[in-house]
Amino acid sequence: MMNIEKLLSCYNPATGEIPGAPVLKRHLSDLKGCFAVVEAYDQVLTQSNPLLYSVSAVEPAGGEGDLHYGVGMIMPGKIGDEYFMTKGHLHSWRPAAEFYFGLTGDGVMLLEDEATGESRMVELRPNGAVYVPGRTAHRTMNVGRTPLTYFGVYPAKAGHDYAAIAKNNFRCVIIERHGKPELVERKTLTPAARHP
Ligand code: PAN
Ligand code: ZN
Repeated sequence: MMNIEKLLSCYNPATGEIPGAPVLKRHLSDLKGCFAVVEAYDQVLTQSNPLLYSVSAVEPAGGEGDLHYGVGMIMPGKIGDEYFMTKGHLHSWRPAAEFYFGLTGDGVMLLEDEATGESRMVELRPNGAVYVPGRTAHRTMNVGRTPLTYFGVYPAKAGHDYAAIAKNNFRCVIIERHGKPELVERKTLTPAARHP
């Protein structure tokens, strides 16, 4: 049996912090190529490099049937009409699915089937659980005005593949239109449509 420190960890749902767990912080400069409107990204970056999100990870064991989890916190904010978001990834072990549980704030997840490109926007809210199937790229956005925190549980051997997203990005973009998040195809974002 594992020792008690590995069997229990306590997370702070307001900050996403877990005492003793490593924290990964991503700033705007780490998300080069993620936002659709490059001019808006570059303009903000010349003035500041805000923290977009942090993830604390708990990895009790790395065996075949083991699980890991991460608690994420995404800050509120936008680059142009796009919300602050995560880099997004596929799992290196493609069949690996994941559960996300909303803790605080208002979020959405962008899910994209790797084989078909089919995309969905799913709300990530307190008391809501989002199932991310295997072979599905996933990216999370804060669409509210307060920090978004969430809990993600995934197989220990899932791994993160960022390279595929860095190469082709997601097919769709989630932007704010009339005060609400909307899913649109990236290719429809002509310069005119980008700045309504
Ligand atoms: C999450 C993510 C977390 C940060 O724990 O890693 O939301 O997103 P990026 O990894 O895309 O920067 C998860 O999905 N793990 O598999
Ligand atoms: Zn994942």
